[in-house]
Amino acid sequence: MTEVDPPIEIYWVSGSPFGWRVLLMAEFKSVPYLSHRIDTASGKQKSAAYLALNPRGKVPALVHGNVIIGESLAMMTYLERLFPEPPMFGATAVEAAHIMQICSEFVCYLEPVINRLSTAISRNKSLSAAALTARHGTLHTEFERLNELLQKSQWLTGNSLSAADLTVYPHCKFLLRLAARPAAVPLNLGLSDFADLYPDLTTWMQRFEALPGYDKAYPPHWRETG
Ligand SMILES: N[C@@H](CCC(=O)N[C@@H](CS)C(=O)NCC(=O)O)C(=O)O
Repeated sequence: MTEVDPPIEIYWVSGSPFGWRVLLMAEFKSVPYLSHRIDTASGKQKSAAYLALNPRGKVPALVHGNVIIGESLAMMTYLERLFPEPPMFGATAVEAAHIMQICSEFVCYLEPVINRLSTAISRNKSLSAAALTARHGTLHTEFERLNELLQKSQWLTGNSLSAADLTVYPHCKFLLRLAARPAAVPLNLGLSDFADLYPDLTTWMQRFEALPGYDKAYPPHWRETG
């Protein structure tokens, strides 16, 4: 990878799907970057130095000289403009719109559900029956939609990998990993037979995991803790 001056710096948290998207984008495009791994348990994301980068105190953040970006999709868009190859946001107006539609739908509908459920599992918290039923419904409806898309093509928006795949995959992996924990049992997520329920989504995840660059962006503490 050729150096970039000023360097592109990416702040990320191991295992967080948001930063993972950006790292995957950088790896798949062979973008040279300085990596800053943040441990949110240390509260560093609320330090004055970090809040100057992202006033919301959220990770990831991307810094490139005077440019400071604090949302994962915006970081992916920025990297796309600087490093157009391979294209991840399509080549035509129609492709770009389609990719953004899948990204936006995911961020609006499935991502908040996955975030809520994963927080409940990782903090060993229960959810009311009503809250659980609503989330369970959205979870399976949205997984079904994704599975249907993948019956038509190899990747979510066609036969080329796109930003839509990079946006959706990390949350899917993150939730499935947490769903295997004992703390997930009371939530009754119905994910233990995920591969039977969503075979095309499962094959897509395997295809994604075989991509060059995937291993480099894989959350390091997951390797340590299994
Ligand atoms: N919409 C943001 C979400 C970022 C986000 O929620 N990051 C979490 C990941 S760990 C975080 O920073 N949590 C720590 C905190 O809120 O203190 C994005 O896409 O970048």
